[in-house]
Order: sequence, then structure tokens, then C-alpha cells
Amino acid sequence: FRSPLSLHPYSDPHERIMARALRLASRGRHASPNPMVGCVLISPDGAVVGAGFHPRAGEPHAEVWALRSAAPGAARGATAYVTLEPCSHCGRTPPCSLALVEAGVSSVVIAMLDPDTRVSGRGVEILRNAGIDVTLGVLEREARELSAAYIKHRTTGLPWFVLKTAASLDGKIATRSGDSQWITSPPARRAVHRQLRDRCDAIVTGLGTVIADDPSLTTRLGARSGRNPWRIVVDSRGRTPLESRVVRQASVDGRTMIATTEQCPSEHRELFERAGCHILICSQDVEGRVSLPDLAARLGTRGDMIGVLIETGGQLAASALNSGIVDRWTAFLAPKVIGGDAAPGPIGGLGAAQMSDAQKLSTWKLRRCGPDIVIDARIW
Ligand code: AOF
Ligand code: ZN
Repeated sequence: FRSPLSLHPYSDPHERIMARALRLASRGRHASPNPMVGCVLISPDGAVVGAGFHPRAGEPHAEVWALRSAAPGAARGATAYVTLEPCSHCGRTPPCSLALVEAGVSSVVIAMLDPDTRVSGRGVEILRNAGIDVTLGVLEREARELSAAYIKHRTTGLPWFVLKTAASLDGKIATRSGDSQWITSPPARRAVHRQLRDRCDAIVTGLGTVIADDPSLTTRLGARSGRNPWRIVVDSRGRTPLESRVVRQASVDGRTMIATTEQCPSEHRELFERAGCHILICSQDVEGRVSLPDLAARLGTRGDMIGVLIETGGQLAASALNSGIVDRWTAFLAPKVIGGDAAPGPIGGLGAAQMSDAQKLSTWKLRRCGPDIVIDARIW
């Protein structure tokens, strides 16, 4: 969910301007279920004459904001840099490719094609048919990273799942008595709120975590954010306490969901619903737990859950990893030692018997957050 762009010194002028469009795009962090898109208009003499990004689903697209920001006639003969292929469909707004044609731009530089089946290639076709020079694939890798969740959802129908864990340097997520507050530093915890929770559509946790930590799973950004992600409790038998923060928060914003199975007694369902929670009945795995692939499919079908964060204990985290739903693991490591054979780690369950059975990940980013380090790994 985080903008992948540091201030990279791009030597190629196309790339430099596209990097600017991508930075703009990343300001649309609440655009979900729509993609984050940025657009920069450059006049033939190289001046920026317009710029915009897509702020939210339902609002005009990036190209429209960029064209509106330009002085009358200034887009004529300009080059538009767009991080995603301009759309060709009449959705909530008229097609952007036509808007660019009508504004008289002479060329369009695009980072990546739109995987949305209503567009994919048709936007480029409209532009080329109008005699506009189209360049494709500038900073495509960066654009794909920025839009990873959108691409996955549009191509597979499934949400993009990020597993977030926080552990001490010796790999513990709590002491032997279960105390876990706090392992990571205040800057790391703020980063979780700003960069992970505030950018996702839902946060998944397990019943065990609700009972042990009673987390609120809100973003705590107040008015700056304006919305909380959905809170989803994986609870196969419907035993989430009614007095827990996640359930009580349901009466405030109506965004709590209990992901359960047929094992949840109907009286419990009624109590949850009366408290304002949504109930999602999922199929069960062989052990009678919520089937995570089924949960993923159901969340994907809704259409409003594109990026989902998993913040939970070792059992559910292990199931999530093993079930194959996780796309990325963001692991915070704090320079502390908890120690003890009985203190749990981030991934529970049986684990691998042999090193050759260990799951191999590709680390793709390493950064510091206050005294802590953060490793982003891609799960293939
Ligand atoms: C663009 N520029 O800034 C965005 C695009 O519901 P709608 O009408 O907003 O349509 C959403 C679809 O439009 C989305 O799936 C994607 O194909 C495209 N998004 N396209 O040219 C933009 N946000
Ligand atoms: Zn559009």
C-alpha cells in the first residue's frame, strides 16, 4: 500500500516526469476500489501545464483533474503522462481517452495498460486512432508495484493480502505470559497506522488476538483519514466477546464483520447483528476452521475489498501463509530480546520439519523505522 517511490534520480526525461505522476498517483490512497492514478501535462517547451490524481472512487479521473487544472487551450499539443492507460469506458465519468483527444494533446506516455477488462488496450486504441502518439511501459515496474492490489483484484477477483507482524530480534511476538504491548517503537506503530491500516480496505484478525489484546483495529488518524477500514474477525464458532472493542466499534461505523462458519449458533449471529456486526458464513477447512481461500474469494466478490491487511497471532498467520492467500509480508523487527521457549513467534502451527521445507521468500525492501527495521517480502 505504500508508495514505492523514494526521490529517485531518473536520468531519462520521460521517467522523471512519470515518477512525478506516480508520486501524484500515490496521493490517491483512498481511491480503492479504483486504482491510484496520476497525470502530468507537459507543453512542447517542457513546462508543466497541468497535473492531477484520482482522489476517490466516484470522483473524476486523474486526466480530468489534470485537464481542468490547465489554462484554457494549454493542453493543445501537450504530452500527457499517465500512470495507467486512460479509460475507454463510460463508468461514473466519461472516458478519459476521449477527454485527452478532445483537449488536443499530441502524445500520451503511459506506464501500464489497465487490467480492467472494460479498458485493457481500448484506451490506447482510441488515442492511436485519433492520431495521438502513444508510448507504453515507462516506469511500468514502479506503476505495477503501486497498483499491485488493484492489478491482483482485477485479474484474479481476489484481494491483495498483506501480512503484518511485529517481533523482537529473537523472533517473539509476546512474552511467555502473553504481554505484547509494545514490542516496536512509537514511530513503527505510527507507520502501521498511516501506511498500512489507513491504506487498506479491511483488517483481518483472529478470535485469539481479540481475546488476548482486545485491539480496536481503527486507524486512529481522526479527521485526517475520514474512514476506518473494515475489521474482520476470523472466528469459526462465533465466540467473539460482545464487549470487545471490535464489536463495540460496529455501532460507531458499522464496519465490523465476523467471518465464521455454520458452527456459529444462530443466537450468536443474532447478537452480533444486533450489535451492528456483519456476519459472513464461510466454508470450513478439514479442521472445522474458517477456510481462508473461501474467505478471500468472498471478500473479493464484494468488490470493495482490494487491499486487505492481516494483523493477527501465530496460528491464523500460519494458516494464512500456508493457505496461499498472502501476497506480501511486512515484518517489523525491534532490537529487543524477549527470550524463552514458551514465548510465541509470528508464525505458529507445526512449521517445517526440514530446512528444505522452509518457504523461501524474496525480500524486496528493507527500511528503518525509528530504532526498528522493516522487511517487506513478496510471497510467490
Ligand atoms: C483512468 N484514470 O484516474 C482512473 C481510471 O467507476 P469509475 O467510472 O471511476 O471507473 C473505474 C475504472 O476506471 C477503473 O476500474 C479503471 O479501469 C479506471 N480507472 N482510469 O483513465 C483514472 N482512476
Ligand atoms: Zn478515466
